[in-house]
Amino acid sequence: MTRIWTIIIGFVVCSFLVTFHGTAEGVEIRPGHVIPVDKKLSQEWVQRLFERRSQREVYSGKELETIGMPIGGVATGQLYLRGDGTLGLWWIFNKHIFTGYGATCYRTYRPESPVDSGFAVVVQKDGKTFAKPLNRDFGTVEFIGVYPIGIVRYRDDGFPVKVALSAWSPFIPLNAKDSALPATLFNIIIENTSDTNLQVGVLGWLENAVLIHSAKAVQALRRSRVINDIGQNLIVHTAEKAPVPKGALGPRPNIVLADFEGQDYGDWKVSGEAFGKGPAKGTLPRQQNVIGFLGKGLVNTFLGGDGPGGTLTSSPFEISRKFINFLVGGGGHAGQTCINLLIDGKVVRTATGKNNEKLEWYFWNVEEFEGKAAQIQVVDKFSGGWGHINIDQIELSDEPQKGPTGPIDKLPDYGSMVLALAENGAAPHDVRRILATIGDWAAKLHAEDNVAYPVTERRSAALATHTVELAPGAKRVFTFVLTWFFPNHPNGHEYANRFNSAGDVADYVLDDYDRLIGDVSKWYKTYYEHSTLPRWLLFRLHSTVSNLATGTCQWWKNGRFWAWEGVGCCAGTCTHVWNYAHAPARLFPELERSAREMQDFGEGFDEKSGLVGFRSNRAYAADGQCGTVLKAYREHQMSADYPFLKRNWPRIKKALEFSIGRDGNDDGLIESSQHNTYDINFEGPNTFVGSLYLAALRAGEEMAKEMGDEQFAKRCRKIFESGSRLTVERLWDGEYFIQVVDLEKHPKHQYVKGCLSDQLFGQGWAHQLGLGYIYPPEYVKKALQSVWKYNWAPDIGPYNATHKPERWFARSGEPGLFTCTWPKSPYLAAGVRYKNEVWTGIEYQVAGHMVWEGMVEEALAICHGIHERYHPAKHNPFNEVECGDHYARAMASWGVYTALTGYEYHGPKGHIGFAPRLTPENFRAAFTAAEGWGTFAQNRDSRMQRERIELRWGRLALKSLAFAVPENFQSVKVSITAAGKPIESEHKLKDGRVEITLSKKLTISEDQVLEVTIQRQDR
Ligand SMILES: [Ca+2]
Ligand SMILES: [Ca+2]
Ligand SMILES: [Ca+2]
Repeated sequence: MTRIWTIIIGFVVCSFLVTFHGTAEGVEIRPGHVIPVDKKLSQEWVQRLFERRSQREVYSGKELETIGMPIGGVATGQLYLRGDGTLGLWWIFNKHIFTGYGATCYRTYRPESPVDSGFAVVVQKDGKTFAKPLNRDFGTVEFIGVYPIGIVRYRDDGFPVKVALSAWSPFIPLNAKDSALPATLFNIIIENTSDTNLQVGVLGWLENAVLIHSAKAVQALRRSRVINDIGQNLIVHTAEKAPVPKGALGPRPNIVLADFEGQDYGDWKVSGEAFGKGPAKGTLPRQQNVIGFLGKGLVNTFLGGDGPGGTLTSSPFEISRKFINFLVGGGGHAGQTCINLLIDGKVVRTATGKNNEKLEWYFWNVEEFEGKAAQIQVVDKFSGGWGHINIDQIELSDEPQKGPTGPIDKLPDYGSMVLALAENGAAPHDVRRILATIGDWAAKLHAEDNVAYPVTERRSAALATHTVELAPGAKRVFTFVLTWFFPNHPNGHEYANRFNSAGDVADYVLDDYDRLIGDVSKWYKTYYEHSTLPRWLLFRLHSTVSNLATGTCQWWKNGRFWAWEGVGCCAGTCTHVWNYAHAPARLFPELERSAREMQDFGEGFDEKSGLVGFRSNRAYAADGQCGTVLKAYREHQMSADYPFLKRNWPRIKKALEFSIGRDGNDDGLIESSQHNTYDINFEGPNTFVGSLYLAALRAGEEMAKEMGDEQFAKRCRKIFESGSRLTVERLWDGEYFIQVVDLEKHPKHQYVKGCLSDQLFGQGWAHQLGLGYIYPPEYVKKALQSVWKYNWAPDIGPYNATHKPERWFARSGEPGLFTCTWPKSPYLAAGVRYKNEVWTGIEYQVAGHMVWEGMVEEALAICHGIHERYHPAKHNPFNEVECGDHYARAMASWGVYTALTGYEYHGPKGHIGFAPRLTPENFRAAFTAAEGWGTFAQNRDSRMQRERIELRWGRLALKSLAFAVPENFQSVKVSITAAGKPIESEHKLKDGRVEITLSKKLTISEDQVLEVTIQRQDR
């Protein structure tokens, strides 16, 4: 890396040395820039950053309320383990859920739980049976979970046992399929804390939530079975078409409640302006074509556009049929552009349009209300886009109109759910006896063998373990598994390729239980327990990985990984947001390779120009375009062999040529308009896009060499060298890199002399990929120091008081890194969008880069700032928010992790290297490679350095190794053993780095160890 610089620094640095030192000292800081240069961090606070074996954090009381650890498989929906051990959200039914554009997500709340489920510990003593549900009312409840294992402890002084519940879903790096099971496991450990023998067991229950969203609009039955055979004990919930009863009378004639064919609304009452005096006669002025209504009239609240609102309410009528059918179109805003059924003034059914002018049939199953008086109310209280509703032909009928719902087995929420016990359990009649004796709270639970019931009825089925005798102080663990199977996602689920029902999934998980729990605990121990990194930091950096198991991510039936930016919003695995996310690429490279191959160089790729549509469309984002080349190189490095690069190289090259085209004159600076992740365009040369471009050129050069395309490699190198030199010449202000732009021409969204936190994004990337420095190291270090100096505030309050953010992702009193500030020039009110905001993704990106540059304390301070903001007293620690929940950018955290280990890896070449940035004299941490993962350990004293690569899972093919050694190791002797056998090698030592080449490629397998001894030699 320094090799490049001997040339460039030679003729650049000398001429800039004056500037470099000249403006760094005695800089005038703008009075409004209230971010302190001296952060005044207390010694105690700084010390805490480095505390290695700090206690596991234990949360209790109010803190439990915010916690929601994603606990289902990767890309199988979003199921939360709440702080008290109950389950929340239950977004497993393929409904599109969008939780809001960010600011609304950064609030303190308890995740809801729309599906009834749970566990209770059962204790028999002196012939009496007691049961106590595992929830926040137990007594003392504590959460000590670390992803992917959530642990909740329960005790109560008045109760003779204490309980620990651990909940997890298989999460095994490099094994994407077993990490993407629609399943959650529960190990419930009961300990007898009394002084007498007790009989103990566990009761588990689960509501049948199949057709949870469609229940009120379909004719169906739910079915629940409790299977209690030798070797299996489970609840199976399904749904089925309701049979037409034999000998039933034919359907009664329909009653038309309203056809809206008159000149006025008759006895319907109107409020507001949106409905006018009578029904509309079709499309209204400035409206798209309205179709699908019957006759000549309908309700259409586009009268006067989307602005006006109001209500239209029918007189009371009797529900004298089983269904209400109607036509609905227009806006899709739940509760705001809708039609409601009211009984006693309460909304019991509701429906909206789908943001489409076409009216379509919809129906409500109202069997349960037959004979009651009701009213229909049409509501328009939305004035933004699609702020209107279209309604026609409301009928009472004994038959549902086949509308948008179709056959029930094609509905998104059709499928199955299972709760299984991993051992033989109590027979249903015994369960019923327990239910009958434990109190009123259990009255809602059923334990019938096999029962079908109307789909609108909510029912929970229960099963129980046998009770076992526990002596005082003794423990017993009971294991349950919850599984689900809802295959009707618009793009299908990968899991549906492997399973046909929730029962199938449960069988698989229980059959493979020992292997799955073995691998998960192995990862848990390797990453958390056997690491010398601070525990709080390990927690923080891994918690964002749980975003993979949320609504943000999908893994389609055709094998393609696809994602929103945050839960439910901003489609298309956005190239520029995913530029930051390193976690999935390092943990499940298979997923990222599918996104490259099927999206970036597949559906989203324009063969003619090389454009990578940044949302799989045909739109250009300059940062995303360059980032795609970097990601392609990373995905290649995380492969075991060459086919990925070979298949994709022609398109990778074309994608890079597209950026070279935007540069225009091969000088290595992109001057043209650059749309980017701040949802704006930068104009003129800048190092945000520019550093990504230069890093992409370097990646292109390396890939071209590997592909034997020397000519392209040379071209990349030439443009890179020019860009690197010109950047320093034109964009260096003495302390950091600025942007050259004509503000007269481009007054909005630029930063000019501002200090942009992301200004060295591409340099951070270059380190991640082992590409070395793209600008002279001293400039890079100085610029990063300036980001720390000017953009990180120990309390964001004072700065945000005058410079208000568009959205608040940090509150007064909390630390944070601002997107962009203007410490030395007038504040640009019209500058970079989101300038005054704090994004965890940028914070991790910057922190990761700081670690590579040796700014470890600053990096940890930034990460700890995030840790403080996401303390459960305020926010769900597993849900880092940006434009929506579980924002993908936050997975930049893994870049901090790899930086701390100084990790370098190239799978196809068989190269691995480490340069620990924290306690290199005694270091240990997990690493992941293409086909295996394990633990790396390093010990160092004044004469000797020992490296130990212990493979815990899979295999690792090696041909070369690299390690950082102290500066005073001028000459070394290297000896290597693999699985105890000596290995021949050669080595080079340069600039504190030993590069070792093995005499031949070797593969170490699970539980084998490679040891390297580097002994200092005195010349
Ligand atoms: Ca009509
Ligand atoms: Ca309106
Ligand atoms: Ca240019």
